[in-house]
Amino acid sequence: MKRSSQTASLKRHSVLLLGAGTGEATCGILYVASYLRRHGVEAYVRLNDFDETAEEMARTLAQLIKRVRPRIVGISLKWFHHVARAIEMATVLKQIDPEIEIAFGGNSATSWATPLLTFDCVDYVISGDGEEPMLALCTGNLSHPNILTRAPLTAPTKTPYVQGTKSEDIYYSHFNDIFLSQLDAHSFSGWVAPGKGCSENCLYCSGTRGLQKAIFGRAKPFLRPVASVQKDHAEIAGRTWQMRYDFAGSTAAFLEQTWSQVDLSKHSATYFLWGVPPKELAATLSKTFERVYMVLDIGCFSQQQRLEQMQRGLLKPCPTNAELFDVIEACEKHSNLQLEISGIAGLPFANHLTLGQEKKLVKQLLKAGKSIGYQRLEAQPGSLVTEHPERFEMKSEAQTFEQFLSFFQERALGDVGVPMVRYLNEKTENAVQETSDEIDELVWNTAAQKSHFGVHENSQLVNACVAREEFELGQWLGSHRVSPKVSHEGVTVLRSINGNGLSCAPSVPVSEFEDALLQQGHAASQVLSVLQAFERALPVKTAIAALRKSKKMNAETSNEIIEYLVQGAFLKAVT
Ligand code: B12
Ligand code: SF4
Repeated sequence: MKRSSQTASLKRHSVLLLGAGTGEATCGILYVASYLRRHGVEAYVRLNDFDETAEEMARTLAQLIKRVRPRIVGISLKWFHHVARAIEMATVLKQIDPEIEIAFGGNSATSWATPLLTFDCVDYVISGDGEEPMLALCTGNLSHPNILTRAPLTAPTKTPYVQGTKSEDIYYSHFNDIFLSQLDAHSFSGWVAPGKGCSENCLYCSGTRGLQKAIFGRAKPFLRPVASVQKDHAEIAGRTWQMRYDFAGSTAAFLEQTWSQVDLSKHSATYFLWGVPPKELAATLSKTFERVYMVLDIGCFSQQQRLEQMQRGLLKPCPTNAELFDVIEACEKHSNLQLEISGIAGLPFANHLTLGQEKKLVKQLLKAGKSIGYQRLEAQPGSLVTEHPERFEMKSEAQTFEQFLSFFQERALGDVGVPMVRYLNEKTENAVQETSDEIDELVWNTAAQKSHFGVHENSQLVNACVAREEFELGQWLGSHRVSPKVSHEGVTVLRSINGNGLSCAPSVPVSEFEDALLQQGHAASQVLSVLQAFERALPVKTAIAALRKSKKMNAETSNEIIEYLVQGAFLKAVT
């Protein structure tokens, strides 16, 4: 591909950061990009990756590279199950432009640095916290101890860079500059990291205190300076409808200080808790945010198994069942707070009694109206149970880098499976699987019942969109993704209370331009007309009659769109 030398020299300073998986990448790349921007590097992020097939990946990466012309592309390999895709992305990027230098970063990249650096498409692995070493890479200081290169593969001589309580220069900034489309910016789901690290050593986890120390030298978890977390909130509060947190050490008092400069009374919050939450946390969250979703991880739904693992130092401190019900009672005092309880199935020391306990607790919690998160034990690379399953009379479906890589390379498109840890004893394995299937079904059916709202002709519905914005198509999807012919056409972007988004471009027929993330042409006008019909609360049959008259829409189409909008919470029932 030819390019003018002027464009090349102008743009070759920039850096593009991508996640390795589909969906939302870690907020870690936003912290890295913010830091780079503050130090004069033209950094961009693509936070959300919607590419399913190899062809889609190749097409969108080519579009991005054409627009950004980066000198370096950073790929975040935080989660192990993205390893095959990360290598595929790097390979495609090198095919698009062999001059691009590729740096991998994130937890999994750090622990697999040596095997990753044997791939020609990986030039560098940045170990641990990425901000300072990535800046060093961008400014040509390759001697930074966290920059690992293929040759020579020598051990770093200097102490690695590890962030701590004094790292005041890590915070969100430049959100107006780092996103490449409004869609990507709007899809950021509001993650803030109040701290980093972990003090626990759960047997199934590859982010334990021990592993973080061994892999990149973080000896213990820490809370970030209040002023830095305040800056995060200040940067994102006006751009997100929700805040999300997943860190064990933050107290209600700490969080309150970090929120003190922004009004979050119209925001939602999701908080992932790792054990018994501090007493005041629920009340504080409830009074600060409009809606709160708390996820309480109790490790395992069987109390006996949970306590046994805790006593052996194999699981973080988790509540007893009695403590759990105390938390539930405390949370129920707050009408804007919903609680989900999560746990892992098939942990070590399962038996007939513990499986019965799991079912019983799940049923009790469902009856109390709580949501349940439940999944079988996965093999996380480096975790105790993955490395030494025999100690627990178990076996792991993958252990080495090569085994993980080939598992994900061979996985069919759309398959989201990961290697599991299973019981060696067939009878126990079958019993665990049966219980897990039974609980899955129970949870699924309860959730389906809860979400089901049968729309009938007398149902009274009203438009429930909580935000509506207008953009030009080129701004919304990004100029790299949209043909110039339609880039100035209008897009109406709607959001429902639970965060679902809907973008409608009525003036862009699919015959001219097509994008899977967009409602277009006539179909888009119909969706907007249905929403408009419910501007005031109306019975469904009245709205259908009005739509037939004013828009010539037949009842079947109106009904179909109404169902779709109810599912997405863009329309809600009025009782
Ligand atoms: C918060 C969190 C989440 C959040 C992520 C929110 C976010 N950050 O955007 C949510 C809830 C979405 C999540 C989901 C999952 N998580 Co998680 N998560 C965590 C947790 C608690 C903290 C991580 C964190 O946010 N750190 C703060 C951010 C700012 O740091 P960071 O992302 O690591 O980024 C820094 C560096 O890694 C580096 N970096 C990262 N990428 C790049 C890229 C480049 C180019 C460079 C230079 C640097 C760099 O620089 C960044 C800035 O300093 C850790 C546990 C722990 N103790 O660390 C588990 C952890 C990372 N998660 C884990 C797992 C297994 C999962 C899930 C697979 C769980 C599941 N079964 O569904 C999913 C996967 C989601 C997906 N997309 O597929 C494992 C990872 C195991 C592994 N080696 O892969 C961990 C270690 C613990 C655990 N057992 O749960 N998780
Ligand atoms: S699973 Fe356990 S060890 Fe891993 S991050 Fe959570 S609390 Fe820490």
